Amino acid sequence: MSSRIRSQALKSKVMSAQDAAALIPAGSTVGMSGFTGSGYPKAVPPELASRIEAAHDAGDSFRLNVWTGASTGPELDGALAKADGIELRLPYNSDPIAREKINSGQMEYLDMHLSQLAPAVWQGVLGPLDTAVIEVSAINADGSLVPSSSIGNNKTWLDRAERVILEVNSWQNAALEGMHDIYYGTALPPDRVPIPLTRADQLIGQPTLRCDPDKIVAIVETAAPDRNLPFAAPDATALAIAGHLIEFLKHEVKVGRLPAALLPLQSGVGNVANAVLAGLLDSPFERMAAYTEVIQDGMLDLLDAGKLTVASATAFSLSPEAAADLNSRMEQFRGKIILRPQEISNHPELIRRLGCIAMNGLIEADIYGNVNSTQVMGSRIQNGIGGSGDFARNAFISCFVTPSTAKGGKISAIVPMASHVDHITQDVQVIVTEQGLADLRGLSPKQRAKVIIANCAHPDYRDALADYYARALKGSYGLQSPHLLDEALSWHQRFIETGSMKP
Ligand code: 0RQ
Repeated sequence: MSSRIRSQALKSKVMSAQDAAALIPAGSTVGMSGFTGSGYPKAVPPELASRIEAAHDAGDSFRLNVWTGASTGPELDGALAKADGIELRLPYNSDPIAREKINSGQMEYLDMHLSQLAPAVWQGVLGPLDTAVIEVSAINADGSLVPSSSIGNNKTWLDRAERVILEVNSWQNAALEGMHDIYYGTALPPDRVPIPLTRADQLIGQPTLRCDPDKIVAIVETAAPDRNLPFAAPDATALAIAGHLIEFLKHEVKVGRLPAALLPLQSGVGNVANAVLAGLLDSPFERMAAYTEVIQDGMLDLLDAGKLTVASATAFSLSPEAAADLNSRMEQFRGKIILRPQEISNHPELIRRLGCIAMNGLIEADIYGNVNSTQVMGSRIQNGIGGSGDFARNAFISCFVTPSTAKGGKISAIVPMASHVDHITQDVQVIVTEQGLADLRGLSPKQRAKVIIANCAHPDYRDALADYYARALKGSYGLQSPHLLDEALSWHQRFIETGSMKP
């Protein structure tokens, strides 16, 4: 038995993943650990999927409600979705098999602001939580749990679940111990008190998770690696976006609207976000801080270079190479990396207080600056809103970054009217494409439209957008945000019918 289980009393609960999976009742709600490809349980979910498949083969129904931190890995979302084992999934998914099941109507999906899930569970609006399946990197002699490479909603799942299954993963670096900060002071109104965090590098909680030992029904030992996707090397488009954004930040420092060290950075997932971080390596900014959701490759490089003093997040989201590198020298990052529950990493109160600079991706933006982050052609889910809403609404400056076209130029990221809105125009202050940057602060909708079309739209679509806007100025019902309603979504309809938004 691994030295990671240091509690004598709990050693008797060790069993196989198959036996542990057998303890989860059909039709129940399971709260799993995991945030991006980090810290999700890797042994029990595939056994659960096998059990579900066997039940379906025998003609029995077997589906679960699955709650997590955010996206997870293929052994969890992929396996359970493939087995048709998920009735309702929340709060975020990026697994391609689960995405297909959602878009074909075979799985219900509740796409939530990531900071709001734990409070909603405490309120009881989502119903009871039957089982928590949580990956940890060790169990201490006193029964406290050393978290692994993500925290997500683990604190809430452990507190709220009727029964707990732990996966103790010895692949996770033992040096992770002490890099977590679990704050136990949250409460629902009217008992809510201010969260005492005023700097990104501050510790306000304890390094371990607590769990009533009587609720622990199984402990499974694993040594399976986290699985994140590799990042593509930044292409010319990503580099151009990063360049425009960094020029903007330099300008903000120059005119005195941002301090020389900037303000705590939040960066979304994806290649463009990673390219922005890479661009910051060569920037003049020093002693920056990150208060964000996920720590990507680019943030480790910034920490290594001494450009970043601290990265506070809820999870690692590293390429396999960067994860291996981090694992080989975790000790060097002690004090520089802090993982917190996602209700703290994404807390609106803290994002507003710290004054974060938010940088997130988008699917499409309309000429007035409304942003769709989630639904292709207004109806097919890509991933989910994730933490982008937590940050965009509350940031000091809320930036959105995107290539100006998608699908080989057949889709314009700038459209007359967004086919779905996740971030209203008031929450969108800067839009950046490889074409340029639109600083929308202080602009009315009509002023915004001119800047977005001129600075952000791809040349293939710019004239058509300008033409739409000019005609809308003449034919619109009102002139606050001029639209031609019979034409506003025609670009999307054309894509659905012809495979291209181009006329
Ligand atoms: O799909 O790979 O099948 O071609 O979306 O697009 O350009 O690689 O960009 O990786 O930055 O993702 C908005 C999806 C952008 C992401 C989104 C298709 C495109 C491709 C990826 P393919 P790119 P990115 C904190 C913040 C919401 C959550 C969030 C996202 C795929 O940033 O999920 O911000 N954001 N969380 O082809 C059709 C369009 C499209 C399009 C892109 N207009 N039409 N397809 N795509 N634009 C992180 C967390 O919360 C964990």
